[in-house]
Amino acid sequence: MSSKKSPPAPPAAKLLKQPAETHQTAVEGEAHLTTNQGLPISDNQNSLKAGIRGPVLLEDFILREKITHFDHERIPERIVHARGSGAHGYFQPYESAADITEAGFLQDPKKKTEVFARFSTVAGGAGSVDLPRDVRGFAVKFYTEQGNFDLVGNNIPVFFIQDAMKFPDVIHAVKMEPDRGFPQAASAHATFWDFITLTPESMHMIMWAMSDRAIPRSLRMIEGFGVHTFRFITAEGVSRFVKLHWRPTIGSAAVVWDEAVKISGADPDFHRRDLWEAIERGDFPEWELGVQVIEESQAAELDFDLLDPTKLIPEEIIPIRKLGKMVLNRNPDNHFAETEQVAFCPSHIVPGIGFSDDPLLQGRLFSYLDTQLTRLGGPNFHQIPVNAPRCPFSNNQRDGLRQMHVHKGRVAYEPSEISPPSAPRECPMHGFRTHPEAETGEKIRKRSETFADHYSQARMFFRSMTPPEQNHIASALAFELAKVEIVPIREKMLGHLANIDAALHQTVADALGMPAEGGAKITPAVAPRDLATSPSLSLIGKDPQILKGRKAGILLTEGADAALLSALQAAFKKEKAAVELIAPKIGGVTLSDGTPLAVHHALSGGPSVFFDTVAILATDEAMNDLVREAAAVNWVRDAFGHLKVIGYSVEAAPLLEAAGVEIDAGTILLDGPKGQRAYIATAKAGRRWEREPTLRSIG
Ligand code: HDE
Repeated sequence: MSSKKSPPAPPAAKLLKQPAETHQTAVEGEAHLTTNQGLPISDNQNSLKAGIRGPVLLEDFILREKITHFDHERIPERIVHARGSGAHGYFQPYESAADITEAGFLQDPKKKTEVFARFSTVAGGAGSVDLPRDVRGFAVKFYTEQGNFDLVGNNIPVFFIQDAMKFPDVIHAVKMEPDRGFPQAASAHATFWDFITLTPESMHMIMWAMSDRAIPRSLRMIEGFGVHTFRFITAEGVSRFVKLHWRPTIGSAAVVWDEAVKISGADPDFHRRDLWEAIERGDFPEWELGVQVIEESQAAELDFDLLDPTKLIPEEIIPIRKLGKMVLNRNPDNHFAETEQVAFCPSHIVPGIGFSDDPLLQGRLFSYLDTQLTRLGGPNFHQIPVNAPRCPFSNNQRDGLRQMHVHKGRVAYEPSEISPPSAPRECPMHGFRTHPEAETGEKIRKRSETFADHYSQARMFFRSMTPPEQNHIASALAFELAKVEIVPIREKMLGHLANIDAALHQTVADALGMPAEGGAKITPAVAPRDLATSPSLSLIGKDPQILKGRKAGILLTEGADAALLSALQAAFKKEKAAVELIAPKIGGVTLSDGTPLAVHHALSGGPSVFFDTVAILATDEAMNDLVREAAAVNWVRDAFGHLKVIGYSVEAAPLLEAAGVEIDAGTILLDGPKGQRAYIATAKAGRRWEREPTLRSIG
């Protein structure tokens, strides 16, 4: 063996200078760095070495502590819903709901209950993008005086499967294929559609997953649903079935698919950033919590089984009663400590609320607690600040990994004659009681026949959509199936679509370039029925046509009209919309009145996909360069292609022309106050759906 020797030292002049000027050292009385044991650290730049150029010593316990902690910074990410964004806030009821539930947080309109909400995608890992086509998780922890209530829902009111036994299968099918490790955060691949086409109960959910609901404009604009049927129980013990709903007060909106694709590249954190920034600027997201109440006697009259999580109750049949409002008004202080470590469990329930026998819900009551044991390292995860109840909690559970409490006294059991009078005892008056539902029957592994109609509500959902929304569903199906290289899977899906809606079936077959009659014949277990449509399921149909909570992007060139800019900014402010400015360079522009103006984005980093509506304020001179600039031409072309309302100063007209924009009712010349008013009013009405068929074919 050759003995290793350090190479000779370079001449002293070439030795790296100690970066003393970058050191931030504490002066007397200031906070100082310490080890985790509280030992003050004198040098945070250098490890302990045997000689200035010698090897690092094992003795360096400070280095080892720092690196060891770093090595263990990551915990297992959630197997589903890994990518999430959270926020703090409160819930406040509108009035007492004592007539339907004894739940304490729903009694007093003056009382606010602290909440923590986490929104998530399902399929991708924690570092995946925000805008894949996916279901969004909508989980809220209410820190009530009777303990934590977790409402762990989604932005879609139904689910892919009817029984918890199938959950690992549907998730394995949608996740990255195990041999190749891709695709990340995408349902457009063979294993997903292989599973789906063999699982007819998923058809209703598939219609939703292919709809605009799966590419939301903002987390602030998603609806939320408890999905399962729950129970509300009064103080007198009267139980009713309920379905829970969250509705954003600024309405719901989606992006178009091409936007989703581009946003994923331009800003993978689009939703997380949007939520964070809205809260930072005081534009607090709000949702109303509502409930559909179903008397036990009514349940039998419904044309489906309330325990089947692939079905919904149209609002037109049972209206939603509004219970109160949630406001998210504070960003987390630390993403890991709060958003990552928050542990939601559907089994976290309070008196006045109960479970139904939905077999999917029953499986979830087991799964979440089990998950936390691995993710958060043991049975004491409820002691982590974001998870700890805000009311006192006390029992005889002891010890375990990550125990933070120092429990005192000799007795950790009951009954006991030697425990002090303050020891916790069960409480028959206020304690949680399970609703005494009569259960009979054999032990059996079987699906109820009342769960067998897989197509009627899928058809109802599709037919309740407006024409643009129907086209989007067809396009999404064609896009996804085109990524499935195994032809029989595509044929099988065409067979299912034939059971849902003949026109949809034909459109998708055409878009795939496959003969409709070539689809596999799928015989439904129960023949689909034509249910009444439910217009309330359409997002476009109930678009509130407001600018509140939306974002306008104004592209400015050097010398842009200062008065016009301030008029537009004032108009958007009045509508409670946010405005961001874009210029060819991040250094900003000098306006027509000589004012130097800082901007939010350089053109290359602020594409028009970030905004709900756009305006371009330019000068003739600047146009010469801009019409030859791809980023500028694409900015306008995309805004037009994504059906946005475009306002433009007369000097910007050549850019519209270069982008191939055809002037229509959504492209508005900002000539004087009248033009400005017309622009704002048109932008309020939202996307120009009539443009879409002229720009894109289905597929
Ligand atoms: Fe989940 N789900 N799930 N799920 N789920 C998890 O729990 C599970 C289901 C939902 O922001 C996991 O703590 C099973 C339906 C949300 O932290 C895990 C079944 C709905 C979140 C789990 C379902 C949901 C989760 C992973 C079928 C809509 C994220 C990490 C029986 C009503 C919560 C964790 C957050 C998370 C299991 C089905 C919503 C593995 C077994 C249906 C919003 O325990």
